[in-house]
Amino acid sequence: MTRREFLFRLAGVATLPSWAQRIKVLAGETYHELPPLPYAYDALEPRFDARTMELHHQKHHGGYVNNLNAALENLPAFQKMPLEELLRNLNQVPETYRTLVRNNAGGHWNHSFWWPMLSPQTIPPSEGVKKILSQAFGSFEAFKGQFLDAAVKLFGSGWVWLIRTSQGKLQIISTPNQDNPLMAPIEGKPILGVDVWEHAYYLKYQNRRIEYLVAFWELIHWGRVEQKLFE
Ligand code: MN3
Repeated sequence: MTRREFLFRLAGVATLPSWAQRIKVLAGETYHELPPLPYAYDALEPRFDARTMELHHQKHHGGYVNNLNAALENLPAFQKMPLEELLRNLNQVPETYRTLVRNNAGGHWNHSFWWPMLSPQTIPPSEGVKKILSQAFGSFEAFKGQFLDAAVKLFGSGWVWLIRTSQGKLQIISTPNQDNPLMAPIEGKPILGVDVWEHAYYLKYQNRRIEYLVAFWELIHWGRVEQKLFE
């Protein structure tokens, strides 16, 4: 390894162990950090394969964190702003950097939200959760159908969400790219989400998005969904 490569690696926050990242954040050398996965890369096998999980977490999510930190180097007023506040105030970010911040802060938030919504152990929905979703969508099966249908139909890259609107209504929506419900014009409370970027499934499922979505459904941590519903 050349010295240049070594320094490049050193600068790549995603490749550093989490304690080293923490030190950089505390030292003010960087602003956001890649959270560790709450389980091992192979914990969701065979539904989500270890290689995809590793690339997805380290390279994709890690990439958003690195790009966001790099953009913030040029934006002193936003360096200490908590992530959610940044997403709610994108219109205040200077136009030159706005899309860059939107994509990478969005990507960082979306993945940080998503990893804990998946569970290696089966955690089924409680009767209380089923009842709330049935009231909103007709039945629990109807909710499942509508949620997965929205994910199958999403064109290009993006996310599908269950949100609570500011009027208190449960709704299924999709957002393009790394946008999310915290951003204008939606500004709802995310309760469940699914990553419908090809990077989330292409290695294992190629073009069979529906098989990936069926696998995702089996991995949902319904305890966390319940937590979000009652928060
Ligand atoms: Mn992703």
